[in-house]
Amino acid sequence: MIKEDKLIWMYQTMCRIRFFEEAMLEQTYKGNSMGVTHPSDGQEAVPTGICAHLSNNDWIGSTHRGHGHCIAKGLETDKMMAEIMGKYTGNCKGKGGSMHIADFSKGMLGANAIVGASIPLAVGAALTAKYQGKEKDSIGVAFFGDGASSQGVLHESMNLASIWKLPVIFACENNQYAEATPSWYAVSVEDIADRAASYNIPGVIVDGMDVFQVYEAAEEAVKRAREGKGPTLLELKTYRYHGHFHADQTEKYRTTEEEEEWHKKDCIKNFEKKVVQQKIFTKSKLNKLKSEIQKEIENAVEFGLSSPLPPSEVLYEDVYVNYSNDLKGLR
Ligand SMILES: Cc1ncc(C[n+]2csc(CCOP(=O)(O)OP(=O)(O)O)c2C)c(N)n1
Ligand SMILES: [Mg+2]
Repeated sequence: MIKEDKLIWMYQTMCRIRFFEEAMLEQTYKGNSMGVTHPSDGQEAVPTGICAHLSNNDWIGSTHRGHGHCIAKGLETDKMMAEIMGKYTGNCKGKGGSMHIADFSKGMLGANAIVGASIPLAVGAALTAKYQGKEKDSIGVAFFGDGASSQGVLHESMNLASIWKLPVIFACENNQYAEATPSWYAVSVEDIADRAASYNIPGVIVDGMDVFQVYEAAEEAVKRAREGKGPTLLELKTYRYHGHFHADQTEKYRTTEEEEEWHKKDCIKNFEKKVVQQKIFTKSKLNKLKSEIQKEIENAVEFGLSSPLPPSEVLYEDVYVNYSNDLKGLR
């Protein structure tokens, strides 16, 4: 039984991601985003159900489609929107943009433009935790896609994490496509979870559109990691509602029938149906929560639009690590 405040957090987080992505896309179409954006709407249940078990001491590695991971890990939506708009008030002073949002204070190692690069970062964080005897309080989670699941680095990382029993979760978001290439064509197995067997670790297939199932599967994997029993591969079957990036034309490689089928499994609508049917929350309670989040996102857009660009004097700041200052807390 999930506690009421956790359920509220889960609902708010899924709505926060959905509304953020919709507003972010609108701003991108208006020319207000600094560069390419990759929306994650449709996939909200995945980061929500997993990050529900994490604290700021746990580390996540993310992808080019990273906004949902950032939000579920607790990053503020106003700073994120500003970052995407290239503004000085953003998480990385507007110099990172959509694919480089990071916040070490929240255990967020960074969105990442390199497909598969989240994986060794999360394994490195897990190795650090194990080395320091902190795995009960600090684990690593690597989010990556079905496309990334065929990158060599995943296989090297799963092997190493298995033999060293590292506290890490490999969270594969199988959203059915890598750009325009369907996973049924490009991936050698029907279920990516099957790849775990080669590394002697559990591989679990999860309905990534159902936040309750994600929550349950993640609970088990997190417990295993914190107890020193090693890694788990979760394959979360999901779908991105929009194209690969903001200007992608999905009609070139997928059908509207397929899109409609996935929309029927919508994680927010199904959450609402379940909790209302089970009389956990009323519709009006959910509407109130939803409109609060909608307001928050409107404010985030306003904050981003009204923030200044970084001044030219800071152009060369944050380019190289200052070992005496920047790495202090990490030793
Ligand atoms: C190492 C590397 N190869 C190729 C690319 C170009 N690229 C960017 S996203 C992407 C598809 C990734 O697909 P998947 O891992 O399924 O993630 P999704 O976009 O579906 O979330 C590719 C090939 C890249 N950024 N990095
Ligand atoms: Mg994919």
